[in-house]
Amino acid sequence: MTDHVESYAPGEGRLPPRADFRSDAPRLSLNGDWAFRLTPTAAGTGPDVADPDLDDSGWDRLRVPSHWVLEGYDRPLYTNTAYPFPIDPPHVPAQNPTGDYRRRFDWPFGERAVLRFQGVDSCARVWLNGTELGHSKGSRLPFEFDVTGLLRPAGNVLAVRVHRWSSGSYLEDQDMWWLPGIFRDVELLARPSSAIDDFFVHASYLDGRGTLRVDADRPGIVELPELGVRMPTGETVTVPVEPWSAERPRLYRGTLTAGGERIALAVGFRTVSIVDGRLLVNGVPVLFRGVNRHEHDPERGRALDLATMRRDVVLMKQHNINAVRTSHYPPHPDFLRLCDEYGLWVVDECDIETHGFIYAGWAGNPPAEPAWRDALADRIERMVERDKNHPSVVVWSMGNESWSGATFGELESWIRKRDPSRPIHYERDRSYRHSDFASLMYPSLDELDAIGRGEEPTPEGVEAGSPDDVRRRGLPFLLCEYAHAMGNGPGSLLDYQRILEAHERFCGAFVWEWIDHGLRAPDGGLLHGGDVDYTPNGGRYCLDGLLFADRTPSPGLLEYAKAIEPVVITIADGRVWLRNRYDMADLSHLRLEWTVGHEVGTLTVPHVPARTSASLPLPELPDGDWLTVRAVLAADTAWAPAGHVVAWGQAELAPPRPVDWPRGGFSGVRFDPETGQLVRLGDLEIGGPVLDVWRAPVENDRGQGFRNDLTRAWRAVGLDRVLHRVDEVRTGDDRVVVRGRSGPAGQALGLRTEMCWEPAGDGAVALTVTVTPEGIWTDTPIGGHDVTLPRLGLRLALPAGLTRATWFGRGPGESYVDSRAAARVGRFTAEIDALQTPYPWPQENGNHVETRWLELTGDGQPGLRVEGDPWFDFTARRWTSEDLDRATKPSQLRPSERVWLNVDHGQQGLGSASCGPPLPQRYRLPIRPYTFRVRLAGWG
Ligand code: IPT
Repeated sequence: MTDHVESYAPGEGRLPPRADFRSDAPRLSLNGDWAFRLTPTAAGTGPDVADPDLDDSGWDRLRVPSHWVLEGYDRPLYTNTAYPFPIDPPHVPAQNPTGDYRRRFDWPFGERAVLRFQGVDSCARVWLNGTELGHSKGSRLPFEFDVTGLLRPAGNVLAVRVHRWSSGSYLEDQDMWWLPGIFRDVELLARPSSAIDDFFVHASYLDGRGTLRVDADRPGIVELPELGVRMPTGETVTVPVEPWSAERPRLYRGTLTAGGERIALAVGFRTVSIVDGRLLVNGVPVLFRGVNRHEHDPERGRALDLATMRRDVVLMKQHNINAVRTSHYPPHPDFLRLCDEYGLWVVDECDIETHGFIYAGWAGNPPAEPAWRDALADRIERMVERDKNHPSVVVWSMGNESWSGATFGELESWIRKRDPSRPIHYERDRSYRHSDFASLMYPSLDELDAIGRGEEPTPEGVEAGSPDDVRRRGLPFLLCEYAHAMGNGPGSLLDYQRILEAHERFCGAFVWEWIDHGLRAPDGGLLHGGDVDYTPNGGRYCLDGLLFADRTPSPGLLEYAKAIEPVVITIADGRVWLRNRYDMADLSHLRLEWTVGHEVGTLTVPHVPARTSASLPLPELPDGDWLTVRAVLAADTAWAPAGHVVAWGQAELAPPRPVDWPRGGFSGVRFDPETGQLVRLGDLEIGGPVLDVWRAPVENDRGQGFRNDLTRAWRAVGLDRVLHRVDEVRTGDDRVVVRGRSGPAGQALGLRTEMCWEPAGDGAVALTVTVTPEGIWTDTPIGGHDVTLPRLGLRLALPAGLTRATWFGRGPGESYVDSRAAARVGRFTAEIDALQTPYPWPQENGNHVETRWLELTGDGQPGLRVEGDPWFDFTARRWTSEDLDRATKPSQLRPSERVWLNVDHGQQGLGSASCGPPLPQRYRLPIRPYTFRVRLAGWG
């Protein structure tokens, strides 16, 4: 009864795979409430499940589509690379939670019909009215049964037995939650006799003309009224058309008619080719500015509804993203319809990942074992057949992280024969023999630049100068994952983009990843893998998206939108320069607006063809400090209203004035004679400052545990437990000098400090801080590597009545040295509470680089003004860095009796070392002497 669960067979009894389409033939959705019972082993509720007369009135009710582990049964498990069961292919443990589903329905639509499941995780066996139809594996792919002759007009009973684990699970080791269940639509489709069941739209584009041929399994008529096309299937026509592209997703809607059925067509004409090592669409090079998208919703898991899919597409378009890699499985078919319609280039990836075999030294890896051949081929065929008619799909990806094996050669050959119109991607086989792209994940900036120049080292296992080596260097390069968006970050998005734009070899890159996979906890918070007590466990590694799990854009997404903006606007020499980074479009769909202070005006957009630049003279401008020029949508689009900002640039109009603080005598300033700390500034009660070198580590500070873990080095050295000593407080009329030393417990190393206070007019004080390191700054206890500082600055304790921050500098969102492009220069005001970014794992956040001045104020409360020489970084929050560091959930962060203000000379960058290269040296704070100045004044 359960042999099929552990057999290599991908399925039995299913119809051949075919295109997913909509038609006017009757269709019955079987989504909704099903009778459901979960049992602990593959035997399920026993053989009676199929019996139409079985009384299931005592069973539970479960909505379909859904994952039962998110509906109160059993629990979701998250692993990154490890299998949650022994590597013992094709077997799975006897503990194999099994859900039996039953549903009754009527079918008034005649004899011929097909039963379709769009996705069942991980293995389903199906009976209709007591007759077994067959079984299937391959969770994120559809399967169908011919039910002709089995249906009755009323009282049909469909029974489905779903196993959490099966042999198929070995091919589905993606870094994501394991979420069993019938999680995509179930539907019954009437199939009129002599109707078309499958067809293949071939629609290419060359020099203003589209060539169309629709092949089908039965004769039919193709109609595209807008083009005046009416012809039989199998015939070819060439007509003048507008091409389809992600930038201008021109679709021609029409029909394919046969057997009394009208099938909806959405034809996009486009030709994908690789010429001289460059990826071209419609004859011109394209650059993917992409994201890796998993299907995720905090409540529904991978059972996404149409509105959520549309939300993803709209958010991508609004943030200048032009491409999606469907990591790591074909998405719900509606998602591809939306990509056709809104315009996104798609790398459609197959549901194949065998990552966990890494723990077996790759012994028995399915792509290298003939026994798995059919199962792998089945998945590739189901993907290609289902998605072959989407113009948005421009690349097939055979899967992810499955090492290498001869079967990839067979899969490649099959795809080439079936669909020669699209190139093929596979990253992990370093010979790239079965890939049309060279490809890697997570290179450093230097490595990427070397790749761009064609000077990358020959991969391990490939002989230098061998045919594989030579061929690879001639391939376009696709960066399928980079910029790990875990927690606060990623850094260097702009640095990567500059390299990607600089070399012709690059056809684009996909940030890892689109959305955090946090699941809604019963208390309203979010769960990550580590919140479920199970080993192996991927912990927080599932929280690595540009969107928070509830689809709120993170600062990382805003940074990405800026780094990839389609127009680069620079202002120099009295002109505005526009570099058009669209691959196909000119700028006629945009409007240009300028602002200086509160004054606004418009500029005429010149004709700037794709991938070219132009400039226009600056108009007469009012007096002001900063000019901002924005490119906005001129008209409403499907994804954003007119006025939506797609790009912007800024320039400082007046040369920066040298900092010149007034002098005078101390008045209204009180120091503690023992500590030399400020006690009062006018009416403002103040505590500190003390030297602060600690930040609550961001995820990227932790590296990958075994690699690039700066946090470990910081803690080994003791930067999280620095103690302070005061050696001398020398008070004079015109200066107070405080000398001391700050150092970690148990260590000889430390920082000598001198804080020199001088009056700076109006009861204000100027503080010059000199920091001199002492001792040997290596993480001797654990490795002997040089240590750098997370931050260098001052910490001040201020009254809790301060509620608001107003500053001139970068904003309005948070910024760091390697993630500051999205923050423009201006004057901003925000509530202190709103300055916190609620990362689901508490960590450093809310910094602002390049702050010229800052005022903290509260109603009926004396405030504080800080001025930089010329700049400082600030964070202001109601808890300390130590509180942030200790907390494991945002709900644990409780306001203290103080506002804690950090005024920093600098903070190190963010990087993306949680799955990437180490943070570049230029974004770190090395151990060396530092001097910096700020002015503090009471305010209001
Ligand atoms: C890479 C995986 O392809 C992706 O699914 C995800 O796990 C990512 O890492 C980290 O979040 S594989 C890794 C070995 C580079």
